Amino acid sequence: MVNAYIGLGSNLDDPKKHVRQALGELKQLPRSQLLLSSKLYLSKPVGPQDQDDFVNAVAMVITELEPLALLDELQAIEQGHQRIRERHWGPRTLDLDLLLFGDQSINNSRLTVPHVELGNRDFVVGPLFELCPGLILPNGTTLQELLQQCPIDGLICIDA
Ligand code: ROI
Repeated sequence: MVNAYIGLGSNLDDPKKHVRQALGELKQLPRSQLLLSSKLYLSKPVGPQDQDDFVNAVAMVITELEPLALLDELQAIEQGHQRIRERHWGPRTLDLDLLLFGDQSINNSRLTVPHVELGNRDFVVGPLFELCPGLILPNGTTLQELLQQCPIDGLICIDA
């Protein structure tokens, strides 16, 4: 069993609904259990600014799936939300990013874990801090260190 962290994001077509529904779908993942999910946060878009704010969250599952099998499941959930990639870094109905997979570093054509932008995105660092403030990345970087480089004061918690 491995602890995996998954980032959720949406900024189209009732984003809160997509994120909440996706959290429900993560509960149904095969050979896995959803252990923790963060609150929902409103965040300013990274990338083009002519799009709506995002709703973001992070979930933690324990899983017996291999990383690529988990990725397949996440992509199937995205597809179920009529995920369309209109343009690079543009709006989306649902994004599910595999952020961390235990203490593994993975680099192949489909998957890079830890997620390359993990430490630069307040909408990932903030919810991760809520779930697991003592987290240490595979390279030894602590979440506390990431917080110092990546302020999270722009995030707005939208469910108490
Ligand atoms: N910006 C925010 N705030 N949240 C996201 O989930 C998000 N996802 C993306 C891009 C377009 C890079 N920007 C984002 O994929």
